Amino acid sequence: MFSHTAFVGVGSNLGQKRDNCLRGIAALTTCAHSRLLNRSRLYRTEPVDYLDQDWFVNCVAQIETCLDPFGLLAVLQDIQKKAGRVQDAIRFGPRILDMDVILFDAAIIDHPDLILPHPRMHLRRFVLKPLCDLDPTLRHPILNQTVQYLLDNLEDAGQGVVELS
Ligand code: PH2
Ligand code: MG
Repeated sequence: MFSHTAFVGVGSNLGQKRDNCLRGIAALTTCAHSRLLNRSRLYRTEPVDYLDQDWFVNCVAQIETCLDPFGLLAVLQDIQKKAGRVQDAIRFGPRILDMDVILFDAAIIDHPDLILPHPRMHLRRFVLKPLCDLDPTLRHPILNQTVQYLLDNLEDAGQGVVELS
């Protein structure tokens, strides 16, 4: 029944960041359509892209699902809305809960609403590090490199990622 495997990036930098992330994963994986296979460690991460904001808590959930990528996207948007996320005032700015489809099987999609694999996953330590917790041999479907290779070869000025104790 759960015919697909997906990796979902989860982040928060407002309020109870850790709880926001864990509740988001619970909301996704206690429904009939999706099941949690594994969760990465939680990390405190330095903001990227928009720098003038608080550090994030980030992790990645590996799920099994019977949804298609657009169905999963719709569910994630609903969970974020219910968590109290309002229309982002600043692109890449502060958010109570952010859930992004990072990988969906080996799907490659270029659609106005959804780009897969996530277009910035290979540049972000806060995505690659948790992905390596789950499966360092996982391959980027377009670059055809493992997530471990991408992490090791990241050029990163200021992308602090510290395990949350
Ligand atoms: N999300 C962003 C922008 N910047 N930085 C970190 N460290 N973690 C995030 O989840 C994040 C970010 C937009 O989604
Ligand atoms: Mg995001």
